[in-house]
Amino acid sequence: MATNDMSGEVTQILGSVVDIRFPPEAVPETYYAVEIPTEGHAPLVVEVTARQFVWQFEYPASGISSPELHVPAGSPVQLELVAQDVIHSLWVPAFRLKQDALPHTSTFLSFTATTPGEFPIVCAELCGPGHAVMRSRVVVHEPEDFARWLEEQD
Ligand SMILES: [Cu+2]
Repeated sequence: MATNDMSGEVTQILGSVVDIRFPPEAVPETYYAVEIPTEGHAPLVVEVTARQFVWQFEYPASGISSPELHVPAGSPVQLELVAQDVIHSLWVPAFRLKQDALPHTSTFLSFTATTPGEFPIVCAELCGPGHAVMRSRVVVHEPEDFARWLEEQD
């Protein structure tokens, strides 16, 4: 059984964690669901706290907190990230965006989501035994639905 071809096996292993297989012709439109940079009106600021092994998203202008990132389509968003313990990394594969979250130091990530839908968030920095389950999602709402979601959180 002499074979050096383990590519299928590797793909299977990687695919069970997160699907990283995207041949160019198969990339759906949602992989381009953001515009960068964002200019024009003031961004929606969301403070992102990372800790073993959860994400927390706070909306300082509204005084609310969520385990998921909710944003309106078509408006610029600025994430301000910080970690409470070790280094984490916020990765939204569908947006092709990733930013480390560091202890004691803020980092920033700006984008405008263009397509309503739900997109996985994955921690992309090995951060401890619960790293693999440190997941959340971005929920991109139509603007009026986002306003309703904000009201429902009070
Ligand atoms: Cu993490």
